[in-house]
Amino acid sequence: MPSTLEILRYPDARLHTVAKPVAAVDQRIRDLSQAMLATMYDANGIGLAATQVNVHERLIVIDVSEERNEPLVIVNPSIVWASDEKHVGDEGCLSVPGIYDGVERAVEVHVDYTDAQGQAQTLKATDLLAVCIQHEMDHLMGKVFVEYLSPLKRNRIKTKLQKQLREER
Ligand code: GNR
Ligand code: NI
Repeated sequence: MPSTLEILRYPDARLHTVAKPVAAVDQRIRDLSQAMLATMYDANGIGLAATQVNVHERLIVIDVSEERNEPLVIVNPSIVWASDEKHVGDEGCLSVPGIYDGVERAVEVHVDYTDAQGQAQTLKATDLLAVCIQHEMDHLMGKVFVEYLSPLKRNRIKTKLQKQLREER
């Protein structure tokens, strides 16, 4: 298996960095996407944003398939349409281990992006894939899902994760 990358953990200020567009889909980006996919699969996640591995460029990888054999590499995504219909679903995040809570998201989004071959694509995503794309695109904007929760919940989460980190060291 290709080697994996270190995932930043909340509350780490670097998670709030706003990513810049990827200038060109070259070998560096393809190598990084492969390493991100390996990291995501190793951690049993359904998505990973470059922000989470401390690379501040607009790149995400996703695989919401049951068999974990449908990798998506998404460069410079933009949501060009979102449904008015929204659902609240429990979310988790590899940067916020062990925490799950409800977040409201559009049920369907249409996303323009560039693939790993440098080709322009449009993706019409619904349900879990739509949720995952919105979650990952928030990371690229420096936003972590716990920021949608109440300040009380967020502070409890922050304290709990800081304590966990301290005990690991
Ligand atoms: O693995 C993940 N599961 C998940 C579940 C519900 C909503 C969003 C996600 S994304 C998350 C991986 C991750 O942290 N991506 O940034
Ligand atoms: Ni996340």
